[in-house]
Amino acid sequence: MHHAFGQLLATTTPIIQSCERFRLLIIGNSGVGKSSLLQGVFGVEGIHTSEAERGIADIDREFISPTNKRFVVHDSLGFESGNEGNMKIVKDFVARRKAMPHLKDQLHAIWKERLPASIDPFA
Ligand SMILES: Nc1nc2c(ncn2[C@@H]2O[C@H](COP(=O)(O)OP(=O)(O)OP(=O)(O)O)[C@@H](O)[C@H]2O)c(=O)[nH]1
Ligand SMILES: [Mg+2]
Repeated sequence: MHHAFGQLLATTTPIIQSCERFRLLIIGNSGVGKSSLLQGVFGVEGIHTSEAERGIADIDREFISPTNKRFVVHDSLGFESGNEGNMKIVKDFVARRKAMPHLKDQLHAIWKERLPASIDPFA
């Protein structure tokens, strides 16, 4: 039993070795504040937020938090009742990410803001 502090690994070390990125997708209704949340809470800059018009979001664009470079966020366009197009974009994105061979490229979490009643599983 001759453990030196220098030989001890942080709990996070093996996790980071197997997956160097944590990837999050944010989805929800139009105008609920998805882009504002990413800007305000995660400090991600360059995101389009607007009250007057619909957001512009390229779901494939990677936003990397300046406070933690391992943290990658994907913004999405809001869902609107009667417009299933955005849902298809989200589903395609999730399927594509799932098929990627490297864990760092896969999706690790989805942050959901309120969804339209037509597709809300809790409604
Ligand atoms: N009062 C209040 N306003 C907010 C909040 N979050 C966002 N807003 C405002 O709501 C408007 C829409 O915010 P966005 O972040 O663009 O909303 P979004 O969900 O990204 O919208 P889409 O991309 O169009 O789907 C902006 O004018 C924000 O300033 C909040 O928590 N409180
Ligand atoms: Mg937006």
